[in-house]
Amino acid sequence: MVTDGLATTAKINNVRFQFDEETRLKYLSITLAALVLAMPAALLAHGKEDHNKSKIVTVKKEQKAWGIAGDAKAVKRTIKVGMADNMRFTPNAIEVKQGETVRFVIANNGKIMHEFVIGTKTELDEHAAMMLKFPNMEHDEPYMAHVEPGKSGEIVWMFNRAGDFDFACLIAGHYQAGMVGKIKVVAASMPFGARKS
Ligand SMILES: [Cu+2]
Repeated sequence: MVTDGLATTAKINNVRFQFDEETRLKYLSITLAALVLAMPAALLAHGKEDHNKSKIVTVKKEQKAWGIAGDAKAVKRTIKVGMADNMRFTPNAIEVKQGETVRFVIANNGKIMHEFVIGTKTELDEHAAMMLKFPNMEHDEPYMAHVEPGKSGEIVWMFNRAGDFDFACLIAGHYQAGMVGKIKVVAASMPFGARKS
């Protein structure tokens, strides 16, 4: 029995060794191929394109419960939002119509970094918990703007779904301190402002 056990182990080790060697060689060739392919492309991209420009062009339009990235051309309304170090947004309640594309101009009137992130309460709760765990986690989506003190940021968002949503600053501690606001998206079929809450 013991001999059998040893033989099996040896076999397993032998197999594992072969597998490792094969994987290693495969990995090496893939890495080399990737390097050769990636290098000219990377050099080309750096020489030709402006980084910010290409970032705006490639904004992904992913449908969210609270809407979708909007087109600047479709903007008919601009909403100014102020952020302050007392962990409050001004205004802290916004009402829009379903189908409306809004440009948010978000001013950071404080002395520390703030951000404006739109979402459902559930998603913002989860995201805020992540930010508390990993304060330096980088995040960027078309429904959020990170704004340095004294600066302004902009986002263009299309509210194509009715409902009650939130906006928040997810910087560690800010959300927990109450840096949250409300967005009500009134269904297109209802008169503006006539919705019962
Ligand atoms: Cu903040």
